[in-house]
Amino acid sequence: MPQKKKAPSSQLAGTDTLDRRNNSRKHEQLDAFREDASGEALTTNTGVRIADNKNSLKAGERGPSLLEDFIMREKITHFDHERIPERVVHARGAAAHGVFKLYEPLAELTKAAFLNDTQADTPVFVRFSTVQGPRGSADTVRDVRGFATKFYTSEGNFDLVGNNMPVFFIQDAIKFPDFVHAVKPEAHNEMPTGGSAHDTFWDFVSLQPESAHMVLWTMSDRAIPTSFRAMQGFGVHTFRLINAAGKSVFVKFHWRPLSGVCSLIWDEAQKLAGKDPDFHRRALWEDIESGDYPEWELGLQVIPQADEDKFDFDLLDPTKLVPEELVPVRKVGKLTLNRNPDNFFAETEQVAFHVGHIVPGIDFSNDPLMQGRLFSYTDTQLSRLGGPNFNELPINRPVCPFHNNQRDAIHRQTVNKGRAAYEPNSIDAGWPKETPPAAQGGGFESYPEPMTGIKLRKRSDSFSDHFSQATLFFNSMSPHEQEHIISAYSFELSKVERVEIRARQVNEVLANIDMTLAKRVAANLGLPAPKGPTVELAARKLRASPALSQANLLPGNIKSRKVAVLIADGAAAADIAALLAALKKEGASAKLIGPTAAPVTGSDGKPLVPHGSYEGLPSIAFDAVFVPGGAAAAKALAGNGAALHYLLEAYKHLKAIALCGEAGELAKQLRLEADAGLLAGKDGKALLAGFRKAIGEHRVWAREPKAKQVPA
Ligand code: HDE
Repeated sequence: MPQKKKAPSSQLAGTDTLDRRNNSRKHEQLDAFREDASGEALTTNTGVRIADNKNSLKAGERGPSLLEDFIMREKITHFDHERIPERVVHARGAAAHGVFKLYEPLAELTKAAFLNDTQADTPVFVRFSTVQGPRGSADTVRDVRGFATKFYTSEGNFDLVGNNMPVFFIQDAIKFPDFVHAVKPEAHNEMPTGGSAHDTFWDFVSLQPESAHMVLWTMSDRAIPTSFRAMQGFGVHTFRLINAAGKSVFVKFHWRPLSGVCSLIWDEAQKLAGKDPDFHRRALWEDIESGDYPEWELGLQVIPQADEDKFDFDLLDPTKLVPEELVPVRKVGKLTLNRNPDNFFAETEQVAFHVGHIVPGIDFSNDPLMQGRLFSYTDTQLSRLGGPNFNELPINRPVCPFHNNQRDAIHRQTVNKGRAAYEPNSIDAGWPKETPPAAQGGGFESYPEPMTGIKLRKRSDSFSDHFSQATLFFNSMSPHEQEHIISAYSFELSKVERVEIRARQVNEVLANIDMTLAKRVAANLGLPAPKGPTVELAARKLRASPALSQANLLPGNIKSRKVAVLIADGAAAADIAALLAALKKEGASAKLIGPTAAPVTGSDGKPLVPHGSYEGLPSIAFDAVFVPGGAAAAKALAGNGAALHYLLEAYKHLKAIALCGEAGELAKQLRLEADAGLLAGKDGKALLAGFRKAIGEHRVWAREPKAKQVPA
């Protein structure tokens, strides 16, 4: 219920100056709850104005505090209870508001209003997360990322609670607590924070071969994205869509980032976890504040009901994806994140997603993982948010009307009028009343799927091939992606203390995915080479799926890319000006990085004010490095260890580097050979075209073998 009406958000400071016409419906509702204390008196919670907020009430200046100090007691009591339990998984997250816009009506597929109205601006709230680590853990750990979207539609909230990988570790919800207990920090010493490189995780997954495919995804570059905006999203399960005539199709939901799909280098990810644990949330925040809004397209893979059995896997098995070469992804709309939350706790922490929040025209499938989730997500909010009224929290409220006979419970905010909280009733004329199912705007109706069966605990035989798609994924990777996977398994398993667990993973899982993978990892662990697969592998119709490789998912532009410009006294102002103009044209940006935060003097005698120092804003925070010419500046950099390390690290991480004019000498000093991404010697303007091309390719993969020799 609205409590306080303050100035409309458009008149408030900070993020409120941004353009947000697109999501006004949710924000009009939230405005009623927003609190702006500027110009207001400090009061207690009951509205009493406070005269002294610095001293507690005492018996004499140096005497004991008095119990009657209701002002201090209220303040400290509230403080004592500020924390709520963090999410049992996906505790670490960041979120933003946005809008979803449909490209064309999908009436043939679904009656859902928001998927039929191209004029509607459907407000959304999206929360990204890691899975394993606690609220305060680092953003760049090797992990799955949550990608949860709440659509506030005219027919109720639809939550698409997905991940950045299209499959999952287990097939049946009953295994989820086991899986989570295995991956979480170990029970005896609560280590490690944020990652899966430890005994209990590998013990579990090596005994649970259905995890093979998903573990391969988490050992791939997908588990260390450069940013949230560079991730795909997937609904994972097969859902149903139902049209107005009652016809149903199966569907897989996809999010396609317009920034392309890009990842960190593992060394970068590890360093960032220490140097900027907020790396991903900071980028999301800053991009939105600067008006560089992250965007995704919603994609659908539609599978006619008649085709349910046409695949060599079961559509209900969440460890399988539907290759895009078999069922193409149809792009149906665009999501734009265009507003940061006003308050992290009230919005990002209190938002409650639930796979069971669907609207007419969308329905569940019998995927046994999804079925279990339908129970879990409400249940978990009861302990996390304290009771069943969490839907009344501002961030969770639908923007359409909502009325029913549910009453009371802790922290109830709605003041329900009327006497009859039951149905049927005659006292309140029968209100609120049911809506009969109808094509549009009607009451929710489950898809009338015929059901028969005996009660049993059994996994369907159609769920038993655990390796074919893992092999498909490995085959589909480019050579450098395969190398990263081999390194990731070798790194993770080297942290496992028990040799028998390492060997089990290599011999009983990896050997069934790919023998080269298994042998290379075995060699890195000093284990005997596995003899061969331990299970008979099913015939594989598809050898590779190019759509799975990130090498094929670059955006084709350099929008949003970030360049570090290393400056020192005497830096060539013309080079900097040429770079900034070129980047601006393409929606990319640059930051000036100096020896310290103090201004330096450019070649034109004007001050250059750094955004940060070589140590404070390291190369790992950027996509590329640019060093302007100027003899004095090049000399200063040549004698500065932090600057030299900056360049070595950028080189090691395969980034585009432009060393203009005299700065070209730095390459010689560091013995770095010119390549497609290391451009040296000419003035800034002459280097720009090559520099832009190298940034567009994201990394200089050909440099990778050489970069391994670099001590940075
Ligand atoms: Fe979740 N999951 N999950 N999960 N999940 C939660 O709900 C659960 C699964 C996902 O930003 C919890 O509110 C079970 C698959 C995301 O707030 C909890 C099973 C996928 C988020 C829960 C799964 C997900 C969660 C913890 C197996 C990808 C973060 C706090 C049956 C499709 C949402 C909460 C946010 C959060 C249970 C499996 C994605 C405990 C039982 C598969 C993105 O309810």
